Amino acid sequence: MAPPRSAVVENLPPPLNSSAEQLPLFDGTTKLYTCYTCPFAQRVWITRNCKGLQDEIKLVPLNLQDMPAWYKEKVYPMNKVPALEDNGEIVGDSLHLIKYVDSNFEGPSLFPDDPKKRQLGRQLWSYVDKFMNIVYTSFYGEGPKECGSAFDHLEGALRKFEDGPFFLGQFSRVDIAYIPFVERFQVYLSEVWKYDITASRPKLAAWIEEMNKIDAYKQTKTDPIELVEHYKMRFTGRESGGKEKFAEEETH
Ligand SMILES: N[C@@H](CCC(=O)N[C@@H](CS)C(=O)NCC(=O)O)C(=O)O
Repeated sequence: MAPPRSAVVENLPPPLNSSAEQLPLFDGTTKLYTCYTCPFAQRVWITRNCKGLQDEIKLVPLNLQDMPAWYKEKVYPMNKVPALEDNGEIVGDSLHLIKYVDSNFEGPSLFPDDPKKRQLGRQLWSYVDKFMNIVYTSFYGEGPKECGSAFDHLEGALRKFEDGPFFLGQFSRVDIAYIPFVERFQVYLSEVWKYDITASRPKLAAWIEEMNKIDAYKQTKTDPIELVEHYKMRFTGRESGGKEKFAEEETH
């Protein structure tokens, strides 16, 4: 599909904290329980925006530092975001939800028909957790020395189709799966490690530039200053054992 550049600008509702009342459950409205700074939730938020579903899928942002107890008790026992309340069910997990929203709602399809593109799409889909793990783990170690290969992998994949700057040539759900993490890694590696992930990686540079032109994504971007502060605390303020804890928290 052509990159969606819808200029719908939303007034974002404030996050709900522990004193907030529960919204009616299964009242027929489709709700995306989210957090504005969570990269996993951002994937589903971008998908919703790209498909033009701002009216169909209501954002319900939560304050993860002061979660409403009803969320775990009544809505989603995993107590994580994102979760989608739809059709009398609660559906979780960001990668599953990208596909779920793409397949079950109106709006342009986010996965091409071309079998070769679908094949690369599936490969990249199964690489994304590994990509995140390599980069996050490097933040506890030697940073760029350890994570360069993961960005090289993306550079190589971006060379495969020449009909556009996105992973599968044209914009697709694969771009959505990666961008929230690349966005954060680019900022953090630049600020803290003085490492430019786009240096000598022209395809990655062009991809990020094109992604930044897409309003459906732009509106979901996280504040880089807050991000750097948060990551500094998380990756430099933790004692040994952090790596293992990270692997458990972030990928399951
Ligand atoms: N594998 C999950 C991970 C979701 C996740 O870890 N979300 C974090 C926020 S970024 C969360 O809800 N943390 C709250 C908690 O673990 O208590 C997905 O892809 O949706």
